[in-house]
Amino acid sequence: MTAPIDVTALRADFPALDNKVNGRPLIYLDNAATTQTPRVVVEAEVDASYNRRANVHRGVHSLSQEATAAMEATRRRVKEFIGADSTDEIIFTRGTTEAINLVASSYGSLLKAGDEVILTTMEHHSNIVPWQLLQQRSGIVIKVVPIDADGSLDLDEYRRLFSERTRLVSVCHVSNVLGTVNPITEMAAEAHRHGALICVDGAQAVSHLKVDVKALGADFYAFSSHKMYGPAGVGILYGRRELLEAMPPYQGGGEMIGHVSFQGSTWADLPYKFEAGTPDYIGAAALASAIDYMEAVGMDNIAAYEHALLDYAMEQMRTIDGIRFFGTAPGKAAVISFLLGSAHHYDTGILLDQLGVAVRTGHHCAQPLMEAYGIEGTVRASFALYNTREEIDIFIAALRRVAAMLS
Ligand code: C6P
Repeated sequence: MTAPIDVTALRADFPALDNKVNGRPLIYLDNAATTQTPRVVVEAEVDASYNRRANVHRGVHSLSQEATAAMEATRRRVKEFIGADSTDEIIFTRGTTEAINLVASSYGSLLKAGDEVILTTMEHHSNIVPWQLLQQRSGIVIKVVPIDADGSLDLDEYRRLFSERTRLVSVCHVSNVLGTVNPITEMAAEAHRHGALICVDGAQAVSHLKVDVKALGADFYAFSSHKMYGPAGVGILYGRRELLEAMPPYQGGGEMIGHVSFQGSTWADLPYKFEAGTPDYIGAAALASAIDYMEAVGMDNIAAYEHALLDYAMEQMRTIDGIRFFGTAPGKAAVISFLLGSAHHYDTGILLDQLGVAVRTGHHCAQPLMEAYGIEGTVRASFALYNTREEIDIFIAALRRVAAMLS
């Protein structure tokens, strides 16, 4: 059962939505890039800055202990939010990019030349390039799952790609361009049947659907705070404890050590082994408020509301002559990539901005996906829990004007 969202009340929590752009009310449809933050999150950041600004895990003094407690409270909150077994499995990073680099670098160092990693055509560059860097260092082999015309993964081909050398699958939970929600549980089961692991890029999933890493069967799960109404510069890597225990540190420095001498060093226990240097403890502390905010609305309610917005927008957009959609897989998330006739995505984006509508244009850090479609880029509208049908009406009217101007 889902409950309706009181979007008018919610919008009052997001001061950024009252802004004007080019003299018009801002219609913010670039949520897949970054979501706006509610007042409670900004207040949590301000409160931590004023009252708990001290280096974490280092001081005997009270302020440091309070700062540490706030960051560790978020670690516990994240553990519950994604259904992990232990806070030892929750590592703070700078974002999804750093989380995947950590896996590719640390777990990757255990791989040998000829070992295989399976990626998919729809991956963001941050789930491609770290593996290519590993390929250059160690000679691993990268295999790629193709997509069907609607932007679903070709699961038959996925199954065929496994061999006795397959060590890991790394795949996005939700595509940032197509909105496709990949069948992670099924893909994880297949990987595990072959003795391989699965690393999931959850950057576009955690704020749109309920994530349970154990139900999914994810061995690693990465996401970014700034795409889930939280502060920028903070991310999370979930990793199964026994995997993290067997992996070497990612970076060396303060706080990740047990003991250091010039004869050699030992490492701290989990999760600190992977957290070298002073983290963004202010942002990390405030991330808990973003999770509280989403859960107060309800993840299932958010998903139902955003799907209704998506259906409404798609229905209206389909009536625009010459529009082409990229990503129409069943059950997709509220991300719409499109092109207006032969108009350049950039021109469409600039004109929409003149009319107050913020969308993203370009390759969306997914150039191999663009290549698969034979295009350079798309226009992308992506929704969040505070968007409304009225905003979609304004967006569609703006789109019609732009289509007329560019035709
Ligand atoms: N996508 C977009 O506009 P960072 O930058 O580390 O927070 O997240 C990287 C990332 C990884 N995976 C996926 C699926 C993503 O969508 C992103 C970020 C933004 O689509 C910025 S390129």
